[in-house]
Amino acid sequence: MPRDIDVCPVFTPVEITFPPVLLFQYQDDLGDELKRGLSGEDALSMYDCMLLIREFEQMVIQLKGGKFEALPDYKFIGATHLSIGQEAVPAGAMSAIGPDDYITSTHRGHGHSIAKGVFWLRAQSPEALARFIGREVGDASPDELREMALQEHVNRTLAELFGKEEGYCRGRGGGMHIADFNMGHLGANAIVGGSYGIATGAAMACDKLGNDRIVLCMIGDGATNNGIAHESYNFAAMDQFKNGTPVIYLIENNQYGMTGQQQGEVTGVKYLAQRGAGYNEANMHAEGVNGMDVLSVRDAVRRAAELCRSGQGPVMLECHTYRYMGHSLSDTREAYRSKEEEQMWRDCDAIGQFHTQLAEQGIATEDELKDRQEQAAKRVYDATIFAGNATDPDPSTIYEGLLADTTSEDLGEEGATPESELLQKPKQRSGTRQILYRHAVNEALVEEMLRDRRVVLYGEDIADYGGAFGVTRGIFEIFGRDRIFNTAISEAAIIGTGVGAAMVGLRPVVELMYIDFILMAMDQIGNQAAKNRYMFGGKAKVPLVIRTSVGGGKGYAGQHSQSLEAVVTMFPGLKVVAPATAYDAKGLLKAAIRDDNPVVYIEHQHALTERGEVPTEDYTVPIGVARVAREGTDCTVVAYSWLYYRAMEAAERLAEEDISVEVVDPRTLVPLDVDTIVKSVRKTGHLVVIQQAPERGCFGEHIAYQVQEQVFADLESPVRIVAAHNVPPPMAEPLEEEHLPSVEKIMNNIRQTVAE
Ligand SMILES: Cc1ncc(C[n+]2csc(CCOP(=O)(O)OP(=O)(O)O)c2C)c(N)n1
Ligand SMILES: [Mg+2]
Repeated sequence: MPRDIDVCPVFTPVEITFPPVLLFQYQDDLGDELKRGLSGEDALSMYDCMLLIREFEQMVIQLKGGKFEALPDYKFIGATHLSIGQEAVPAGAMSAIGPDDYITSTHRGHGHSIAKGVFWLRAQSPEALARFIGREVGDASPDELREMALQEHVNRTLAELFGKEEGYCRGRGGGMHIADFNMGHLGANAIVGGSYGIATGAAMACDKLGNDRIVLCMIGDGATNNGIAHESYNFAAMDQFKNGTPVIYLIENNQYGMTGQQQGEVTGVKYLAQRGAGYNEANMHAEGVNGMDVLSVRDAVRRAAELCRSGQGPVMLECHTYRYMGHSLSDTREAYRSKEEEQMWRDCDAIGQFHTQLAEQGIATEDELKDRQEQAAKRVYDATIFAGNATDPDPSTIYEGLLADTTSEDLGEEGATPESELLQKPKQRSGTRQILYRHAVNEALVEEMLRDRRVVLYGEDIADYGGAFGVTRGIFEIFGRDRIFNTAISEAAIIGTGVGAAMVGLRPVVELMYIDFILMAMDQIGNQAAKNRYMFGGKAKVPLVIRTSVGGGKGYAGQHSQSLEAVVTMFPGLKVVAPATAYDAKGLLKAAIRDDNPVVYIEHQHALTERGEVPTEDYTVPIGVARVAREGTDCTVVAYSWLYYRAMEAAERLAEEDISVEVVDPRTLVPLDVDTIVKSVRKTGHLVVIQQAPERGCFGEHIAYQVQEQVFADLESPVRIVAAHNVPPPMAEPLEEEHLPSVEKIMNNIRQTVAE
């Protein structure tokens, strides 16, 4: 199906100009805002929020220095990235978005978490506040409930910094990974730039789910130079998203990364906002904002939120601000900045400035403002005592929160794609049902998309073209671009957005063309997809499927032929499947899509053209269950993916020599069905594991270790691993043949093993 636009050869002279990027245009004050309808109460809520953040972080300084006398024996561990000086940014920003809107945050995120909670709680009904408090509240009045809930919020935040069970993430995340999905906080991220993709994907999901929510991505100036930043900006700005992407990238430019200075050192631009011009015709509505003025921030974020809600996102805001303290409390700052510079920023302190305006406008007297500060200090004091006396997590609960034990079964008609949304009816493949693996995968995708309208597919070249290996051919014609679309060549953003979209309600199936390219996306897979649930206290669900394919044996050499499954099996929090047959490919993919955990689904390019019996009825193959593909008594061979076929051939040929081989196909690598393999080895006494990957560090080593640990006494010979050589896949045919485990090599190893 041709695209909307033809790309024609046009070589007439063109001059590209950009609309101006405006900086610091807001010059109003509290008086102006009060005239426009801002209430005194709302103004005070921003002031209180800034005070709370500052008091909170002053407490961290006390705790870290061992100066908090009420907890003399307490030793504060964990990070101390303080945002004192930057309070206007989170307070202004969170006051300007709705309670149902989402945020993502950073390693310097105490202020973001506190502010999101403050403004979320302000918008809750008494019943919702009582639910949030989560214990008996008696006949507390709405005001008392609000007060209790706010205290509870600070308690849980501090308890998380203390690594306590009562913390927002049950002590699994700590200060750098706080999240509370109830209030739309999708998580702080200690990987600089790590949340860009998540925010972008969550925003894309908001648009697709039509829920009118937006995402505020709080991000540092240093992070804007990270690769995922560029990939995310481009992803959000893709022309094919006709409603735009409702995401605000709010850059908190506190002038430094850790110590690298944005202006004049580590970038070539004076203002980061000017980069908005690189991403779409609207310059991403980029502007520079006075981040020392809470009203400027509020004004900019309110306008940005309106743009997002009216289909004009993404928006880029650069808020200029300053952290008074070092990068962390171990940084004394002298090495890279002057006292004079620090003083100039302190002279325009956001809290001080707003304090003056509140008093001048008669919103509160000096005494009342002082009281408010004491109240904030008391709240933090009480929260610290609470956290100090809170419960240490029980070591026996260490696995809790790693994987969700739920699936999306039984959706019924309500969850299905209505026929009216189909552009074309899917065709049923008829005949003997001996179908290609490639078609089995395609069928699984179509059936799950029909069954569940939240299933969306995206990746490189998968829409109208049908993917590099033709696996998704025909799906675009049935479902259209809303449900299956091409992305830019941005592997990190493909995965990162998938994580974010999955966290807020879509069930994305994303494609990475070759598993070799997974290395471009490793942060998103290993640090984000795998960890989001556990790190955030077992609350997130990440129903994401990452489809990818292994090559090899085609002369494509080092960067298109690797079997990199061990790169993903090492991350707790991911499931990994690698089906060999058409039947398993379909059943396991359907199971993966229904699973509420991130699943890496590994196809093999050679297996794609293998045929197998596949029923027409709906079925799934359970994740984590191995299959004894061929029974035998002399030797167990474990082989998965394409090498399963070589193992089967070797077994058949050895039968002619009276060697009886049992072939076990684990099908799922994580969680590995060790029991089935162990049972087989107990029977045969010998084990050969076959791998396409180089021997060093391959997944087969894990299988070998697991098995010998349980059946050492039953083993009659050492476990053998038949793997590739420890070199990158070479191109030349004889070299590549030598590299991969051939049927002959497998047979030889089995012969030797049974002879030992
Ligand atoms: C990917 C990555 N690289 C480096 C670091 C170490 N690090 C932690 S914070 C930081 C500076 C981040 O700067 P910026 O994004 O401006 O945020 P700020 O600390 O100023 O709030 C660095 C280099 C990290 N955590 N993650
Ligand atoms: Mg910075």
